[in-house]
Amino acid sequence: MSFPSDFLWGGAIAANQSEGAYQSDNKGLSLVDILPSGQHRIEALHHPRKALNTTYDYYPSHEAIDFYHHYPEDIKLLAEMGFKVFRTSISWARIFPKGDETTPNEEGLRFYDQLFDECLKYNMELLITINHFDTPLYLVEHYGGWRNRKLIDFYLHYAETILERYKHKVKYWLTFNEINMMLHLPFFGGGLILEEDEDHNQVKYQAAHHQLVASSLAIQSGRTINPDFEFGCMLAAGEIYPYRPHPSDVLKAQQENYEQYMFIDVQAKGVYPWFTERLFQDKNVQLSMEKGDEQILQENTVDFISFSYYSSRLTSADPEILQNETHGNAFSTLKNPHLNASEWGWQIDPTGLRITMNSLYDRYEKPLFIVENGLGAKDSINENGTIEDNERISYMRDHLVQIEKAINDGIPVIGYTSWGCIDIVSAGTGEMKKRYGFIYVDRDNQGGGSGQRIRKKSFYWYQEVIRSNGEFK
Ligand code: P53
Repeated sequence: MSFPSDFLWGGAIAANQSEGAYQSDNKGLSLVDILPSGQHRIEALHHPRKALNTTYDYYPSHEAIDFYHHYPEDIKLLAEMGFKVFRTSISWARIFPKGDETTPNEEGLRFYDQLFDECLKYNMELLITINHFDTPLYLVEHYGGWRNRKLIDFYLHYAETILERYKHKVKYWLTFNEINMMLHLPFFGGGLILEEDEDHNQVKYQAAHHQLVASSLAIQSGRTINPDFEFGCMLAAGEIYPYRPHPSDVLKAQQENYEQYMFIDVQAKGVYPWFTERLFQDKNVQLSMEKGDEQILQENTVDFISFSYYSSRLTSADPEILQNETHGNAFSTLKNPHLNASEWGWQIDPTGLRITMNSLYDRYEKPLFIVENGLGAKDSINENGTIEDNERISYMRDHLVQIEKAINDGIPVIGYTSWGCIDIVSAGTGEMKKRYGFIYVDRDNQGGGSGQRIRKKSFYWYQEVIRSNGEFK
């Protein structure tokens, strides 16, 4: 056995990191449009109130790689690699510029019609994220983001609009990108601006509950719009390991994993898991639910489990050991002495992907879809104009080997969409230098560069992987 013959090979991007054209054709601002790049971005993500009141020199989402105007050329390149599926997201603020309108913006809808038609021309399936870190800014400023239950209605109206509009074009839908990001970067995940004098856990879990209800309601509507739709949840995954074999570390790692899975438990099994009451007690959270919420969650679970995987993580119960945690990324972790790390400190652990897949399948017994994986690294153009991104190739090869093993173990896997298949702006740092693509885009951290697209060595490698259905790696 190996990769199934209908395995969906492809790649993924997100609207706000690629499209640019941030005000074209009536698009409203979304929360990422006020985020700068580099160190300022990392600060802004943790102190969004400050970011709202600051004018920065440069906002990478405003032009990004101008996918909005380059998509025919870009999709053609993806088709040349043989893509069977393409994952991107729809920008909510293109469809509803402020977020609370009743009538959608036709120009925004038309853009995605054209983009999807371009993909369908090459027989690519579409995997569409309904909301990827880009809540309309108006909803953040005037409603407090997802802390407000009204967001459920706005999101549902948006979701129903696009589900209906693209019902003959899109088959696979993800309701929210990395839904557990609410706990780690709540501004990204939920448009939350947390005040110092409020209980952060209370706000985050309440906002997450609103998203979970919204996700289920979107699925409910979707099933009536087109019964052939397939819906997935989306977890920022990566198994958390114990730092030492000390039982207290093993227990802590297990509990931290559970805290991430909690959201997926709701989306996949339809109920808050058994440890919820205790967890909320410990965190002093009082979840307010409306009548009917439980039934909505129960009746509208997902069809498949999708997730991003970049790295495993390490934790310990010993506070002294924990002092050495890194906090530079969305997830804090200890350094694993057995692993190498990328230039951005993300620890490279292909076996961890198989371990993560085992955990997810064990827990949910639904097909898995790896919708993000890849290496963010600097690339340089040689004198002869080529880009030899060997590190990226070996990263992906090693991860594909583990996916194949997991499939051979018996786990059903729908597909693999590598992250940033064409170079885009980094979500975490706003840099262009942190590249994931098979296709190089000539733009730099300040927005300079010609925008020219160049095939990297990995382009030809992945083309062979797809052509051989994963035999060649
Ligand atoms: P960048 C942090 C940790 C894990 C996943 O991230 C994350 C993040 C946010 O930075 O997000 C996902 O671009 C996300 C993508 C993002 C990708 O990981 O910071 O879904 O939008 O680009 C990689 O290197």
